[in-house]
Amino acid sequence: MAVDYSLYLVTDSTPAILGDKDLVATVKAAVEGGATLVQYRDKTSDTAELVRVAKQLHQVTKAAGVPLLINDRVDVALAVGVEGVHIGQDDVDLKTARKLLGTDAIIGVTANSLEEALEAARGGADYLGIGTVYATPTKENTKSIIGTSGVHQILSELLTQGFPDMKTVAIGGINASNVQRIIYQCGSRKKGLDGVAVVSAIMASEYPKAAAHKLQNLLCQPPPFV
Ligand code: TZP
Ligand code: MG
Repeated sequence: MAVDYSLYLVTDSTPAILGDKDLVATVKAAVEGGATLVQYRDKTSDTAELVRVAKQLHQVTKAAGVPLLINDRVDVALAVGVEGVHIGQDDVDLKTARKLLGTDAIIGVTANSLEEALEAARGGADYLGIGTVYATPTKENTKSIIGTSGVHQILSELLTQGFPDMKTVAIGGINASNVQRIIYQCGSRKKGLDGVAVVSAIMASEYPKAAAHKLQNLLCQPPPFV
């Protein structure tokens, strides 16, 4: 299945970001607005709650034809039958995740550095979440802020080190005011990003459908400064 990575929504259920909005309704609005892929990221709920919410989210994403991935938790992904997982460097390793989920699953890996990106690419990740691009209150204990130049370097090396088709999204501090710059500055003529992953730009918005729509429009247009 060809996956559209262009506007990747990563959820956050904390009141600081979601406010008093409903999580499932917010995700529904975001996919209606143009989010093409959703990751359910919830670091605090217990397993039963994760499964309960993931089932509801999956109904919404399935109806919209958008894949749903689960952050960190292969067991939850298996229990709900979603399309895949996103794992970080401190989670289950890629090989184990692939063995448990199978070849059809979408498995994404966070890459903070070139070494992590190459290791994940060699290990058969379907996509890389590259960042943190810019410092963000959404995830304060990030290992490193790599900026657009760091993302650019990783994309170039993937190309020259034998992974020209690796799917990539950038994450961290991306919003409507910088998304075009990020796409432009991170890429090269030969290899650009496949998309951007955002949390607060959509989840914290009072109008998540409009926020997703605006981002998707910006992604489709050439930046004005080129
Ligand atoms: N991984 C690296 S930065 C980040 C994650 C999950 C949070 C990004 O949040 P925001 O609100 O889009 O800056
Ligand atoms: Mg993780």
